[in-house]
Amino acid sequence: MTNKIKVGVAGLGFIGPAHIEALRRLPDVEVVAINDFSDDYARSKAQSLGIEKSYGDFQAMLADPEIQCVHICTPNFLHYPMAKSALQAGKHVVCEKPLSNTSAEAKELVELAAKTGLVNAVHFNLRYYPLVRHMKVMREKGQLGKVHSVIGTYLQDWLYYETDYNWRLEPDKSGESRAIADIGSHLMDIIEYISGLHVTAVMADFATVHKNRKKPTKPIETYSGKLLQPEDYQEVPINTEDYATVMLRFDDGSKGVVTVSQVSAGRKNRLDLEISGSKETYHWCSESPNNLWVGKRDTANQMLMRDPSLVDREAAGLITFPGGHNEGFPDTSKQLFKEVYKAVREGKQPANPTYPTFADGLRELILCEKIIESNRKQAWVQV
Ligand code: SOE
Repeated sequence: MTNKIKVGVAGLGFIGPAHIEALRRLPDVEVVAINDFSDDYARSKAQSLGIEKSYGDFQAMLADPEIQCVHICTPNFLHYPMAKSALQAGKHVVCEKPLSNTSAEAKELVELAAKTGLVNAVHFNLRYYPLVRHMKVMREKGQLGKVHSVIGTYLQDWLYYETDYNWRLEPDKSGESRAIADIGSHLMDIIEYISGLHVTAVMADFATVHKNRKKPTKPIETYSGKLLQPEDYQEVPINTEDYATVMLRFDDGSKGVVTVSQVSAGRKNRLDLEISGSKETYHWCSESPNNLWVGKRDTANQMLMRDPSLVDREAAGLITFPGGHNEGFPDTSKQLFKEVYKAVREGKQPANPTYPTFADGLRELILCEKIIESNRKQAWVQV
């Protein structure tokens, strides 16, 4: 085996360990270090994850000459300064979404990354569900026809109660938008990815269901599901959206609508997408990601199962196990990182990366800011 590519992962909340697990499934990559907010915390996480080195200071991890690539899985407001200093330290970077808190910061990162030539990727992992790729390829081959409509929802319930709390509720950590930036970014990304269309105008309407929430007096992890008692919290005002609906206009004149919510009881983490074209309709839902419904006008509808022999060859490349052996969320990151680490092995960002890049991260920040502006003005805004 050639030398393994050495990786450092920063941020060990909900998604950092998911990156580590996916990286461990790649034969030529090794996570050798982690970083979090204090030496003690980083050390205890490193022990429980079986990782050799731990750093309470991100700059110290960047100074480690062994590390070639850094994954940034920290709260959103840290993405920009950390990605910037990682690139300046000559490390390849995989960053969580959203790439930063503003499009100005994201633009700077895109420019800096281009100047260095280093590999840069954003973890828009939903693109790597095989049936998402299959829909994209079928659209490229003309099987969908001209798009008539796009209807997407992304619903969660982990912020359902006023006692549910997380750093994502605080704009200084999470950015001015919450539900749109957090989950709307995934939805908008795969809509443009699958349809090949670009959003040219947005009309948004937000709601904050819980105007006040109970903030825990001690830190609490994402998806902890912990029900707080009165002695555990203080009441704080909430200034970001729990819910948003956005009407979309695309560059070919077609239309769409998306709704995101983090207060929909029973919807744990459900992205549901229906794209209707002049030839057929695709319906796919992240809660049953191994099925794709193909709607027909003149013949019986079809239910396509994720099976390497039934999907397009490109989509089959994202499948590890035969049909009936279900794959899901953790496999998407593995497939994304496989493509990223091919580029890391070659030492530079390819001319046309197959994986989502900082430029895709910037695109989502631009859309997010236009959506916020539209909600504020209660009017259509051009993108
Ligand atoms: C929380 O809403 C969250 O963890 C998002 O930040 C992720 O991107 C999504 O995959 C699941 O939910």
